[in-house]
Amino acid sequence: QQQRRLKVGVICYPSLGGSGVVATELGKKMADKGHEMHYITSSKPFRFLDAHPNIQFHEVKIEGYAVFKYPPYDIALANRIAQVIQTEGLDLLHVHYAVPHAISAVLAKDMADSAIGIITTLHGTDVTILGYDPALKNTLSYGINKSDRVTAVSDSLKNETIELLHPTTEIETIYNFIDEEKYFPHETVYLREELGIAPDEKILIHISNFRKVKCIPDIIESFELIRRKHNVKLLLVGEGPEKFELEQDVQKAGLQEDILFLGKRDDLPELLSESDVMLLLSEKEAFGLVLLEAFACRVPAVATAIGGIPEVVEDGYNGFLVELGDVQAVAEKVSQLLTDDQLYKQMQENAELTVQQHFSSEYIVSQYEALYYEVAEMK
Ligand code: GMT
Repeated sequence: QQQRRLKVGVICYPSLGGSGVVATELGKKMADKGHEMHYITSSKPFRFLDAHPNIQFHEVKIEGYAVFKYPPYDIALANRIAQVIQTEGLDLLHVHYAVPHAISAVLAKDMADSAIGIITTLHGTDVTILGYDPALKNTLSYGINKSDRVTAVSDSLKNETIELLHPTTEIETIYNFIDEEKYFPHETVYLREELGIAPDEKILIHISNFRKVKCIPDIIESFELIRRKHNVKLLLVGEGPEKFELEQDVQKAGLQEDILFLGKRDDLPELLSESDVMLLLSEKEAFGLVLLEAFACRVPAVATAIGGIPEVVEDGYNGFLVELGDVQAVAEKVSQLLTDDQLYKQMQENAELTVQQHFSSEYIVSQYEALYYEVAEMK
């Protein structure tokens, strides 16, 4: 029996972060399955590169009136969600980030006088940072408790949320997934020349939004130890608040020839395919989507054993786990990967297997789809 086509309202941050990637890739996969996806956001999510007949975008606009010190975006969002619930006859709302999006969704539901179900997906910083802020903690709990179903991107995030907020709504883990059509080993003959990297040099890569939680100084410190023994370059890919200062530090240390800041790039699969090891040394990380992206391109990782990372990186199998701040251990593990060819090849295989066995789009999207049907039935 064919299941009915659902109309889903999606609320997310249309930004380069992992949550934006997951929200838009999930929407595309659902749209491919025939569901009607309605994105309600301030601007078009960045991965809406190709128009899809089953995807619509409803813009949230807010004027900057002089009386507002802070334009009330969350209220304007609720207003728009309520309109779309009514005009499009939505079956459910899928909200990425509890604060402020779940709050706006709850308000919209009430405004529209609707029985629509709300799924909230927690991505990390909404709990691991906002959850400790007394100005927002109760609101966060409210958003979670008023959601019909709540998912977290890792068991670690689920457990931290339960410990911190004691929510009344049950939380289930649905892991992030990879877009296999984009992330696979690519041929990249031109890249080394473009970046000025010799064929015999090894490449380490870090991709992030350059926030403090990513601990990029630890990556640079580890790299300084690694380059004493190896002919190696470090690629730092992305943009964010810490980048300017880091660039200055690298200049001061005279490392600008070996540490390359590449900014935001569209060719991540190509950059990853040319790299040997992914470094992710964050102090907080609910999942670490870049790890999956690296694995899909057959790149093992050295990463900190914090948050949800150990649910993706299995120490000694598809990479290595280190303690936060242990730059010596990072250098040793990377060294091992760069010198033990047999171990490296095995880890490449295992990295690819990890993605296929646990984080394939088909497997994860079907979990969300089952949840969508359950919530749509509640209405
Ligand atoms: O890591 C970030 O700073 C971006 C943030 C986001 O909002 O996209 O990422 C969070 O969600 C991602 C997708 O679920 C996870 O892969 C990241 O681990 C998580 N970041 C943190 O927990 C710090």
